[in-house]
Amino acid sequence: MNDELLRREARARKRDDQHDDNGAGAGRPSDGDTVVERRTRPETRTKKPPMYKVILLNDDYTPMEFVVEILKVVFHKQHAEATKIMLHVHQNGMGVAGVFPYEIAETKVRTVEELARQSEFPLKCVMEKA
Ligand code: TYC
Repeated sequence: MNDELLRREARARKRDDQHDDNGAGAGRPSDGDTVVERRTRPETRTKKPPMYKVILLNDDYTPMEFVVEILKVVFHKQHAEATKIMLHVHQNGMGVAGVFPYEIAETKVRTVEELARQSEFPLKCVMEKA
C-alpha cells in the first residue's frame, strides 16, 4: 500500500518534471534582453519546510522531575513518554525532544532555557537540522 503510494508519487513527479514550464529554461531571454514569462500554470506543489530536531543535553544538576515537566509542558509529551526521553538523555548524554520547523524549534529552545534559568538549573537545549 505504502509502496503503491510511493510509486504513484514518483510517477507524478516525473510527469511534472517533463511538462512544467516553471523549471530550468523558463523565463530564458529569447534574444538580447527580453525575458519571456513561460509559466503556464500556478505552482501547485507546496514545499515542506526544513525540519529541526530539538535536543536536550544531560547535566549533573537539573532534577529528573524538572526535565520530565519540561517535556510535558513544552513538548506536549505524556508522562510515560516524557520519562522515557528524560532517562534516554540521562543515560546517553542527549536526546530528541521533538522535531519542528525552524522558528518553532527556536522558540522551544528559548522556552526550555528560560524555564531552566528561572529555576536556576543548567539544563541546555540545542537544535540541529533533521
Ligand atoms: N542527569 C540529571 C540527574 O541525574 C537528569 C537530567 C536528565 C538532566 C536529562 C538533564 O536533559 C537532562 N539529575
